[in-house]
Amino acid sequence: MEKDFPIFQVMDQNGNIVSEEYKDLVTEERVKKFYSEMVRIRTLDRKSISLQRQGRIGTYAPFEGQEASQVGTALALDSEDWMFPTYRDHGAATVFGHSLRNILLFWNGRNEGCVPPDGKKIFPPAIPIATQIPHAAGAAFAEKQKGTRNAAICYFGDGATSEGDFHEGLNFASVFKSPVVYFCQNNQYAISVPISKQMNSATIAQKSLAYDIPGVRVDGNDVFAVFAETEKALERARNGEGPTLIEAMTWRYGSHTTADDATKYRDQGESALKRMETDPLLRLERWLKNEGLYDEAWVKEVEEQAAAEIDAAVQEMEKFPKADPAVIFDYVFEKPTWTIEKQKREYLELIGGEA
Ligand SMILES: Cc1ncc(C[n+]2csc(CCOP(=O)(O)OP(=O)(O)O)c2C)c(N)n1
Repeated sequence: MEKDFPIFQVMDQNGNIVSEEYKDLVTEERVKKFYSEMVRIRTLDRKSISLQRQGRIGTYAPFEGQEASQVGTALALDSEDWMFPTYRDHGAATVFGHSLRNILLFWNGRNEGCVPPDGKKIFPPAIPIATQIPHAAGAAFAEKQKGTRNAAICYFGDGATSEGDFHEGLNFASVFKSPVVYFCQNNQYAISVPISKQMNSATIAQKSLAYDIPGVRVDGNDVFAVFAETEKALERARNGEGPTLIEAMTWRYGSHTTADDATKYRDQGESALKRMETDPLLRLERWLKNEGLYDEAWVKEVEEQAAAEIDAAVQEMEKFPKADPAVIFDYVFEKPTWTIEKQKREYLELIGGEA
């Protein structure tokens, strides 16, 4: 089955183009955009971990290693499209135009963090695994019913494909030809559970067979391959051909969240090797060097710009008062039920707040 779903690559790990038909895609301008966005989101990621360690934000889910998957997909979208991220896709959301301040507010427990800029259709990050998969099927179907050419992209991890919602969502999207791209970042672990302990399927892409939709496997650390396959899938969606399942093979270098320790379940030697060989940023750097386009002054400028932008967002985030824990009970229903009122009262008593 694995060989029926070969891993598609445009650029190898040494930064050489291996799919000649995609050569036109790899322009200097595009590479620089991919590169600067990857630097920006990696800077955000590292800064967020440091903020968490200093107690300035709450728990945080890092994505270092997955930048090519997030940048390649987000840059393939049209501004009118929908985005359904998980808690690990704030890189993609940033690239699609989410406000950095609000992304940081989310990790600081404030409701404002779920609000995208006006006109941007970005759902709040899905914390329950796979619930966004049927949501995306429905939102995309609504666009189709309205007769627009808008599509949706829905992100999830390998673990999510073991959930019922994954199968319900794909089935619905397949039957109703919802214009949605299902993008799985296969970072090979669901917290500490390796994929081999979770499923007998040789690939995730093959799960598309059950729903008779296209399934593609792509090198998730190759930003060109991710971009090309996402564009193709979006085009199919816009043309009324329905959903696609993309499996992006990638690797998260760090922990699942700042609340656990990857050294307990991920082979650190393997991680270090992967970083040397497949790091999406290093790979692009190699391309720039191969082409004689690597410019240290430019790279420094990109890094400084990213750091300044993120520092400004941190300052804005820190102007907000601390999140009020009572608020989580207030938006479940329009009018709270007595059970929720009771939970709220008991919770506030427990933490010593006001009842
Ligand atoms: C419905 C549900 N069950 C369990 C959890 C606890 N949980 C949080 S993350 C996670 C693993 C998810 O792994 P994967 O889908 O591969 O995504 P990744 O975090 O690797 O990006 C689990 C089981 C949850 N959030 N929601």
